[in-house]
Amino acid sequence: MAADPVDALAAALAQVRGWLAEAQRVAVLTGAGVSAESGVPTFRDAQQGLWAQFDPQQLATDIGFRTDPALVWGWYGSRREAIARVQPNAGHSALAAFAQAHPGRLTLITQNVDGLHQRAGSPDVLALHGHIFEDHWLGGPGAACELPHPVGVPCDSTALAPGHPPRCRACGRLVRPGVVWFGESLPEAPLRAAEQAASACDVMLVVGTAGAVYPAAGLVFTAREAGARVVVLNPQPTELDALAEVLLRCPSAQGLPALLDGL
Ligand code: BV8
Repeated sequence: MAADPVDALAAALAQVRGWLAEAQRVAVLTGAGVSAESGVPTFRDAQQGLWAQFDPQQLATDIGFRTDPALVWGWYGSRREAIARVQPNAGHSALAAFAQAHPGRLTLITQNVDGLHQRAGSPDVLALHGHIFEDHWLGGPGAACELPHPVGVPCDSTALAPGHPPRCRACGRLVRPGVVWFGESLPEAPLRAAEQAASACDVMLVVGTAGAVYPAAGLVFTAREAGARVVVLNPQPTELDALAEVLLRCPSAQGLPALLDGL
């Protein structure tokens, strides 16, 4: 008789929970799916409303922004408004509680830009793709002015003239969201720390990601090649499933508390 799926999931959760209880070093890679149960649409879900006609991989690019700054700024503005209205969910909280109870044992690496892990209390989050609520100066040539326009760091909002997007009050240089766009390099320090954690962990949990975006998804190969036990937690198949020793087919707000609470 085929195993009852509920029993099979319970057994798999218990097995992975045992691994986590013994692990000295746990690495967790999260994607947009861990925020889904907070009400944040995932990155590749059909875009909502006005944005349904656009491909996010076209909007989340430097050329997409330079081609139509107001459109892309409006997309990020609608995402910022949606994220500001939601709260971290039980999955975010379970990760934060474990990290606080076991300092130094869990490294949280996220592809998400929504800040929900940080709001849930996770310390030292490795945010590979930046932060959606930060504004940065747009890079590249632009009129020089007495204001510094360092690229890749938050800009001083007092220097901004209101607009969509805002501009430098002195020279008119555009502001852009402080996220990593497709075709842009990831921030060196978080990526280096993530690679180090992936190569040294006993267990890697891969939660809520389709596993399609690199170099983030490459971290799972690094962990596997270094001998870690890889666990994929996702209600749907992902591009990383073949690397997993255990697949947990459940939503993260259910699975993460089941794995971590009380450890
Ligand atoms: C770079 C910020 C060097 C912006 C994002 C190697 C091979 C192939 C391609 C490449 C490669 N190296 C580089 C590339 C190109 C590219 C890339 O990977 N392309 C892909 C699409 C093929 N990578 C880059 O450009 C990276 N830069 O490598 O620099 C370089 C320099 C110049 C030229 C070339 C290379 C930069 C990538 C960063 C892009 N920025 N975000 C913004 O947010 O606006 S990525 C974006 O996708 C989000 O951050 C998102 O988190 C991320 C990954 O997507 P997912 O998190 O997986 O989300 P998705 O919606 O896809 O899936 C959701 C999942 O959740 C699903 O599996 C679903 O089943 C699951 N789920 C749903 N509900 C739940 C759930 N899971 C659990 N519980 C639930 N309840």
